[in-house]
Amino acid sequence: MRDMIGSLTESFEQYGAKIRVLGVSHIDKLRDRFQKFVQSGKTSDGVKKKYLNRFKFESSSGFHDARSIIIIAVPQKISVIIFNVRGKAVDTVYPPGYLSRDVRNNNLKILSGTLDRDENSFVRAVMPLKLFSACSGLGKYGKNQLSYTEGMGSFGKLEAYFTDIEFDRYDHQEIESLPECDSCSRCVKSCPTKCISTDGFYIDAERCLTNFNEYDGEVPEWVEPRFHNALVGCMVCQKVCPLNKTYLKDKERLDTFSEEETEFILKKVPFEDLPGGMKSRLLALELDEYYSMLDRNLSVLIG
Ligand code: B12
Ligand code: SF4
Ligand code: SF4
Repeated sequence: MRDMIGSLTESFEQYGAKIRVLGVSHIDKLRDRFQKFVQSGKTSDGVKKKYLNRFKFESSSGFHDARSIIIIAVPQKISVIIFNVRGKAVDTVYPPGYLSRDVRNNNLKILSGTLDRDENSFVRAVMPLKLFSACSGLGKYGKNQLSYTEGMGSFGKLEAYFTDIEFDRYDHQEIESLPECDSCSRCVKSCPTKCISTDGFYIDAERCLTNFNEYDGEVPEWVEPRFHNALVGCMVCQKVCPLNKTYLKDKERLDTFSEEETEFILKKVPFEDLPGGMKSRLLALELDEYYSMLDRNLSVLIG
């Protein structure tokens, strides 16, 4: 019989991605570890409520007959989106990680094609993915609390899928941190909001720029306009990391918005009222989700 993990590894490697597989029997241990960290006081109640309460550790919540979880890291590039404003073309950074649709479709296609199963045999797991990555040996934690995978640094988009397929071996291992972090603290020093802990591998997520600019509403006054560096999210702790050096060069220009189109955004023209072509381009960029805050985020970048 063909080694299923070997076949999956090969199929995903064809598009630069890496996989590991955990048995569902590992979930309880991971949940305990996660809850211990969350209860340690290193995560605020706000962050728990906003992000972490949605995790479902029961395998049955994903799949009643789940036996395994396949964890996948897909390399993504830094994207650049250009906006024309006041006669000038402004390059804005759209960080790796925001394009999900094609990654998910492709993951399902490869899983079902390689394992000869219907796509419904794989259910996306709503879990703390970095922890799953670390426990399977797919990634190591950096001081910036991101997961580093060989061949892609921290630019790996993580996804995980439950399946009822039972594999003959699993990848469970102890969580590791990057050895390079022992003699480095570039991310800690460079973080504009100083939210990366000096004594562990975690951040004060409440203060991370991403926690503000991925959402509508007022950004607190202490967050200085000069801190912002991306259309959504923030690139600083990944950009300064020596382990990402190779992957920083490979940028992808995704789209250019004309002066008129940029005006529509800055004037907050409702998404439904935008010209059809512009709407479909924003949808393709998966920026429809962030459209209501795009004027605010873009204004601060163009000054
Ligand atoms: C909530 C969330 C956020 C929140 C909170 C972030 C956070 N650090 O928890 C906010 C909005 C701030 C955020 C920001 C970003 N996010 Co985010 N986010 C998530 C989400 C939904 C959950 C993360 C989570 O579980 N947090 C809870 C903490 C407690 O979990 P944890 O990080 O695993 O914590 C463990 C470690 O701290 C470890 N630990 C503690 N002490 C020690 C000590 C040692 C020695 C070791 C080894 C480990 C260790 O134990 C903890 C518990 O197990 C995931 C998607 C998902 N479903 O997983 C994406 C995800 C983590 N985000 C991602 C990205 C890309 C980002 C941004 C870079 C986006 C951007 N460009 O701006 C920033 C980076 C901020 C940063 N430096 O972490 C990617 C990360 C990919 C990767 N390769 O790591 C993910 C996985 C999305 C994806 N599908 O790819 N994010
Ligand atoms: S994403 Fe930006 S604000 Fe958040 S921890 Fe990294 S450097 Fe700090
Ligand atoms: S910048 Fe340095 S300390 Fe931070 S994650 Fe990278 S290697 Fe580790």
